[in-house]
Amino acid sequence: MSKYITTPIYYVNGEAHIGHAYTTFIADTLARYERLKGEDTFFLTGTDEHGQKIEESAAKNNKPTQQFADEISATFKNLWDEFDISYDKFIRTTDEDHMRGVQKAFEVMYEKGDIYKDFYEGHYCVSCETFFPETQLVDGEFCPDCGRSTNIVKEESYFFRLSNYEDKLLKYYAEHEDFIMPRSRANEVINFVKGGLRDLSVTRTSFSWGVKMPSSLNDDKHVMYVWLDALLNYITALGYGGDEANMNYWPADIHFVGKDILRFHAIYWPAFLMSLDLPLPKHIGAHGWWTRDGEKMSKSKGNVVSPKEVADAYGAENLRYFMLREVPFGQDGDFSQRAFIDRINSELSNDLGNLLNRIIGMSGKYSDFEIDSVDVVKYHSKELEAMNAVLDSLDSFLEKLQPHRYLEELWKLFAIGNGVIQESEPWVKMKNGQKDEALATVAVVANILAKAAVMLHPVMPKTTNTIADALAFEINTESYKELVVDKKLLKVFNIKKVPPLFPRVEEPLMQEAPKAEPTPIVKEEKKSKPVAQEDDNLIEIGQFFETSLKVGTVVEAEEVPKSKKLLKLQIDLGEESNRQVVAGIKEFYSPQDLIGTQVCVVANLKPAKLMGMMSAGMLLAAKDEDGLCLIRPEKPKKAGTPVG
Ligand code: ME8
Repeated sequence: MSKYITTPIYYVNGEAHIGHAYTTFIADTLARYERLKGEDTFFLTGTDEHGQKIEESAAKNNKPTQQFADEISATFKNLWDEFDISYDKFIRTTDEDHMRGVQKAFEVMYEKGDIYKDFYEGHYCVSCETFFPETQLVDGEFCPDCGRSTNIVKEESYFFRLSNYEDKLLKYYAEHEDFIMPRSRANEVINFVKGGLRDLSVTRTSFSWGVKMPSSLNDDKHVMYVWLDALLNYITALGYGGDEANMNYWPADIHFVGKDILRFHAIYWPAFLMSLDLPLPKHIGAHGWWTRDGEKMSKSKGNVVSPKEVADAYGAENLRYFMLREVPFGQDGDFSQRAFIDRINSELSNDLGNLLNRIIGMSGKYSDFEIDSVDVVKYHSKELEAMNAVLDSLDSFLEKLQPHRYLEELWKLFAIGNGVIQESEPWVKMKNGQKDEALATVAVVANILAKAAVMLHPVMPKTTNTIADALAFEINTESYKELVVDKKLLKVFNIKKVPPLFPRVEEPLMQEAPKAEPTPIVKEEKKSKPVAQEDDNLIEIGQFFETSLKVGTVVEAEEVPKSKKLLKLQIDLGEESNRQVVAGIKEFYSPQDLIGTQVCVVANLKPAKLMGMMSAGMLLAAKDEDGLCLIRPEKPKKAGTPVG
């Protein structure tokens, strides 16, 4: 049976950060694991290069769009090559054959009657490349996903009949419980679909940087919507619409994605595939979000972790190990040098590295580096049994997408190895003339190390090749079958000396991230490591306090001309006596109602322009079918008093 594993294709509007690296590491680990087991595996990654966002980024950088895309795409490819990512294909959505495949798919959907032409009027978020209905906007203006300002766009558009697929999708989710992994993420998708699906605009006329329409439609005004273009990469990479030689890999076994793009993969993509009469992917694996030292990473904060910088400082494979071990798949995770260094020193250097060094040292001293498993069963059947139990349990953890548990279990092997040395004290046995027993202990540990190296190989390919080199064998499907499946022991061999694999790290090797200005409570919270939550909807208290809420007194209020919704307010926030906030509350309050009253203000919101006016903050309000009311302090409070 063949396997097909994918990462998202990354936008070429900026360079890779550790979030991108994480998705790629997980997918690469799984691909390597499947290959190790002898599966014929196709692993796809690449770059997403069309759309308004890329066009605008290129313009900002004063570069022709294609050249800009070429340059950034190359930075991703070079990084993955440097990290030894074992992709079988690196797709670019500007590849000719990809674009032909997208046009073909569009034609098929059109001929089927799933695509029709109409007009679209709506609020468009360029950053998310998504239209939102007014009801979903924050404050009547802002994107519910990224918080940026949206633009009103009216244009002719082709629509995909997503609404036709509502029932089919719900049926599919119900019948395939493990389609969305982890399961805790499935509900948000199901509820979204149950809330009703509107037809999806799948072309744009407001810019030209996209896949052209199929010539059969003879409609040059439009280019394809970037998400239609992007999602189709998973089949065009296999030759869809052209030389279909690799289509036998379809359906994908798993698409790895961040939780931010789960909806596109679990709703739109299956609907497109149903329309194309193609089978659906077996799993969508949605992972959580990485922060740095508990803070959201962003260019403006200057705290984005560059995977290249981390790899140069600590080693790329150590980073792979850390990211996979640190966070349960699906949950949010935090990158901190302290946590990373702790794992390098205790798990990699102490548990694994020292064990190998001890074996090299003892075998050199006791038997001129020769290892022979002849007496292992006689003296160490208990350890062999424990080892085999661990080996047998491992498979299920990767199948359930639990790399952290996989590694945790795998580490039990090193505990068995270190334990048996401690208990048997081979150095005492050598002195007492019990050489056979001493050598059996060295040999059992060498066997444990060999098998552990095979199973760790998908996570740390180069490091484990060095271990295998020291133990004079090669890691491949055959040795996997012999050592892990058939549980055979190593034959007689000579150990090779290798330099220590994991030098201890005494202090941080990278500059710390610039500190944000935390409130005292946030600071206190930072002392404890954020604990991964079982329920992803829960937040740390520190996250709550990242929002600066303050009591404000409305000093001035006026209507915004030509706007049905907006009022312009000047608010006294204590230290700042005239904060301008433009709020969508005109239908519920007149300016006179507000002047002199108190409100609660989100005071650290990025300023944004609403109908040409700067707005620096947001009012807290509650809205239901009876209307909207502001949330205010129960008793008058000094302007600027923190809320929380
Ligand atoms: O969304 N933590 O591309 P993109 C964890 N082109 N993962 C993160 C992360 C973070 N802080 N930031 C990014 C796109 N990622 C589309 C995809 S697929 C047909 C089209 C990872 O460059 C995560 O996997 O914004 C997320 O889904 C992906 O990068 C988004 O990369």
